Amino acid sequence: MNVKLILFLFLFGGLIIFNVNALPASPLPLVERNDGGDTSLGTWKIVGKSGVNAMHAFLVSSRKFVFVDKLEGNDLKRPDGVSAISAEYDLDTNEARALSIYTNTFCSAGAWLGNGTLVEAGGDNGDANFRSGRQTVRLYDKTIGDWYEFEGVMPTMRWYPTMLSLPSGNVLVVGGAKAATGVNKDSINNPSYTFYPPSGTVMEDFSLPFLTETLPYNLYPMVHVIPNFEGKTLLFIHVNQRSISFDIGTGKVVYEYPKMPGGFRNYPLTGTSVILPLTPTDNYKAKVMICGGNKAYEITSEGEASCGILDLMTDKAQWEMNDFGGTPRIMPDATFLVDGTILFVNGARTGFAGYRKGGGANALWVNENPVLFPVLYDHFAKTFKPLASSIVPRMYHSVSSLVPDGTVLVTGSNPQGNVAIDVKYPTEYRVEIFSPPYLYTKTPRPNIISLQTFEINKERIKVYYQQMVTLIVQVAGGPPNFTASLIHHGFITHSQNMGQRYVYLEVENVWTDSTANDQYIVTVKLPQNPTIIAPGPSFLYLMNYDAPCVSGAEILLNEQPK
Ligand SMILES: *[C@@H]1O[C@H](CO)[C@@H](O)[C@H](O)[C@H]1NC(C)=O
Ligand SMILES: *[C@@H]1O[C@H](CO)[C@@H](O)[C@H](O)[C@H]1NC(C)=O
Ligand SMILES: [Cu+2]
Repeated sequence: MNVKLILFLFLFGGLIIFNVNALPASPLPLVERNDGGDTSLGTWKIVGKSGVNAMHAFLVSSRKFVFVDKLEGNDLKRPDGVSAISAEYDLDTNEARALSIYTNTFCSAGAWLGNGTLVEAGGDNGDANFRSGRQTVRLYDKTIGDWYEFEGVMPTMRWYPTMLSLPSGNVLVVGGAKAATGVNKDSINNPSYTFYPPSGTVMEDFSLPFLTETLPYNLYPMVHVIPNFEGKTLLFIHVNQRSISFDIGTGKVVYEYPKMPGGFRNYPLTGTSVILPLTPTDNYKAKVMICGGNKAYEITSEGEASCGILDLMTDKAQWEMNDFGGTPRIMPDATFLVDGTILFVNGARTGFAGYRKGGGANALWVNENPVLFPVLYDHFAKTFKPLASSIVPRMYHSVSSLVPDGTVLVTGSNPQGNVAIDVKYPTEYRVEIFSPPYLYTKTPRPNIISLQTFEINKERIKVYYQQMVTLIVQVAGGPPNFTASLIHHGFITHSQNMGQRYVYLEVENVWTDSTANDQYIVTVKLPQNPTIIAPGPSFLYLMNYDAPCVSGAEILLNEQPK
């Protein structure tokens, strides 16, 4: 491509963004990477800087994310002049605002409460400017737009735990180590779980011997709620090639599933997992999909190139193994798109999760050979499709998340203990937006105008399980064909999206709205109970044929008050 053409594409891309969305011009140059105008594999764009490295990310409204870093010398400063370790990122201005965290967050986790507040727990020792985060619980409340911290609340220390939104509306914290480590070991293992808020006055640990049996690759356990109609809280837990279902009510293992073929999937041989989209047409039968990882804790070891799918409703099921789109990958992120496909992105071809060893020219990168392209998984066809490549390696401490406009935010990468810029794999602040192929369809995109008469995305709209909700939807181009879904966007860290969930909704009726052109009244039925999708914030999405809605609608889902 010659320089003129590149310039033309650059200007053209910039103009489209400016006109269509009427956004303020970004202070950073936009880099359009649309592979010569072929949009059929999606496009990448660098849109801004994250302020802090995005070790964790979570979506707090239709246009805002919060990022959380470990303790390090970021350029973004708190009001007291100290480097911030958390930032709110605005997708309309592409600016980061420092948030107030005063305890060390390294390497903690998070999940949403049913009341819409996010809980983040754990961390490491403090320093001159930060207090210890070892037993800290932090709450992010979007009405305040900032954090508040409760120190000394957790009964034990947990590095690399998993957190999960439970059907009760509380949050589970499970596993982890009592000290920072590359690989877990008996002397620091924390084979237990706890709840926030606690049912009593203080948080209490409950024993989980399975996490003793599964050393050493049991950090950031893969944990999901299994849907059921018996009012149980059943968890799927996968660590170190073993999987169980566990009943939180009785504290007992219900099933041990067959051992998973292939390598290891948990930190630092990090893979990723999702519950495949749940649907009312088969009564929400849950299947888990686990992908990537590594076979050995060695720098030169090639990443795991397999994925497995397991039916969780029976202990007789066998792992259905598939390749991972033809590429070995350690530290992949798995992100649901609006149409129920899964985007696997980020990570490396070799090595394991962790920081580089040594510095300068002798630096040894323990995760190497970045995989720059995502693969898109279609769970109906059971096929992977490789998509357009980014130019930014995203190694340890990187994230990806669906944005309600159908794009994907991809940021982070920081395979070192402190900010390092002039190195092969720097502390990465560039925020990228990936526009998947479905955004380039010619089919008109539906625009959700209102939900239960409320204009969407002003504030969370309160809805209830089993409720029939009414949407007003505009879409041009003749009779639409709508499918509907709920997505809980979760909390993303270390290639795990804690609580991420995709649930298809029944579309009950579509009427033409005679008060306006191209407008429809659509009713959809919300899921029966909180084991299908946890209470708390989610987004309701529509597709018209292959075209995702202009934006999902943010809701706060709970049980109908009695
Ligand atoms: C949600 O619940 C937590 C824990 O009980 C509480 O601290 C927080 O203030 C609540 N948030 C809202 C928005 O009510
Ligand atoms: C509408 O969508 C549904 C679900 O994807 C599909 O089964 C059906 O064939 C579609 N109808 C038309 C007319 O395309
Ligand atoms: Cu980490």
